[in-house]
Amino acid sequence: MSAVLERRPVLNVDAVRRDFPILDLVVNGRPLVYLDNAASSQMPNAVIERLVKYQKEEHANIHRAVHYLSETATREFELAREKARRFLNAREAREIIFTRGTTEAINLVMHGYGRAFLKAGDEIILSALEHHSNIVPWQMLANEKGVVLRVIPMNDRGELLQEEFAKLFNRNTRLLALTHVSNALGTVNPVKEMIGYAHSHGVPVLVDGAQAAPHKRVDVQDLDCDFYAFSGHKLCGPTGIGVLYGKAERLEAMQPYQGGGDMILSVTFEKTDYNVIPYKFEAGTPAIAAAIGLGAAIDYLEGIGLAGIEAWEHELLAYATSRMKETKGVRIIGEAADKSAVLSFEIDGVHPHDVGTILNEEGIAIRTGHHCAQPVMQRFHVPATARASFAFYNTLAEVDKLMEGIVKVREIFG
Ligand code: 7TS
Repeated sequence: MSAVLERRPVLNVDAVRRDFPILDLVVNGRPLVYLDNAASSQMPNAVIERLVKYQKEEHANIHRAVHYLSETATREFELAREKARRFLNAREAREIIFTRGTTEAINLVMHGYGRAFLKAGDEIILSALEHHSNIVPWQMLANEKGVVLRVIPMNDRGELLQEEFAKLFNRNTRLLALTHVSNALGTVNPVKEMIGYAHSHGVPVLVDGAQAAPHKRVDVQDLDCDFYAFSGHKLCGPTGIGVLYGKAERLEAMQPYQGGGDMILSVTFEKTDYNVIPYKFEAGTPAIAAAIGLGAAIDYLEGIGLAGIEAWEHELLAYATSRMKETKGVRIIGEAADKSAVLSFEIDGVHPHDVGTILNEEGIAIRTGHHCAQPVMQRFHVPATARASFAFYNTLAEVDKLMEGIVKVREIFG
């Protein structure tokens, strides 16, 4: 089966792989098989070279000086913002705020919206699928303000229970904070419908898009979400950069999260007038190189095409799922009808950490642990899982290597 599919892929994987120098690495004497893309994806030459060009020819601080380099860096930084706007189909570039990543984006909303406007007794709806970064900030708010957190439960396949979701809304509901795709199980949530439902109750919605934006076309106007967050490093871009999209009217009403340079119009010791959005939320010198690198990563992904990426990753997932199902002693955790290319699994009688260690000896990189989603682990009564997560540069032959590695694990543990 793998040979047949490999001959007619929906994108040219061999050509794509040549764009990623790290994929030529030999690890423990074996060619690297990188299946930890949900944690962080790899960087193509186009992005690496863009970063080098910036450092060699364009670097200066932005938004302040009239000299050539500062103007160049400012222009390229703002061009990256425009690329992010287009990538999400946001209405305006000022709706794109650069952050350190998804985590900082969510914290920004917690401070700017949650701390500013919520009071004791107000309620926030989260889901049982959330990454810690979309739980802990809201818990901090709950502890500080007496805000109440309500959690949408899921079934044994890892799908959110829509009837239970609907029941959680009441007069005190102030926010729905929901992941688009689960990093631990791969579940794709029906966010558009859920956003529509929340809005019918007048409740704004924050979507954690960390695991969605790299794998499928996202259109924030079509979703009609109030906020959308993602990270550059999961999208073939650099670490230290991410995006918070917010509807302009929401951002304008919000409090800045951090104070400092660049986020002000005027300062006296009595009073500060804040800058307009997005600058109001970008205090201090930002990650200029990383933002420009993210712009290059967006160009690269769009050059390949999100539709082809999604289709190929879907083939990888379907093939890996069927191979795992026919392997004795292996149990898949998370079997939602709509899934992204994340495969969490358990091997009978073997701790996930040992699975990861033995696979690493074969040059295969997966993640083991709780994936920063401990409530998901608790729901499935496991301390941890092994997780293979695919990107568009992975091959069916790599899935075969993963399965050979799993057979080896079973042999070692008898
Ligand atoms: N939200 C989701 C759904 C995530 O998967 C992650 C990171 C984050 C938020 C946080 O992103 P950051 O870039 O701000 O750290 N997820 C993972 C993972 O699955 N393995 O390592 C990091």
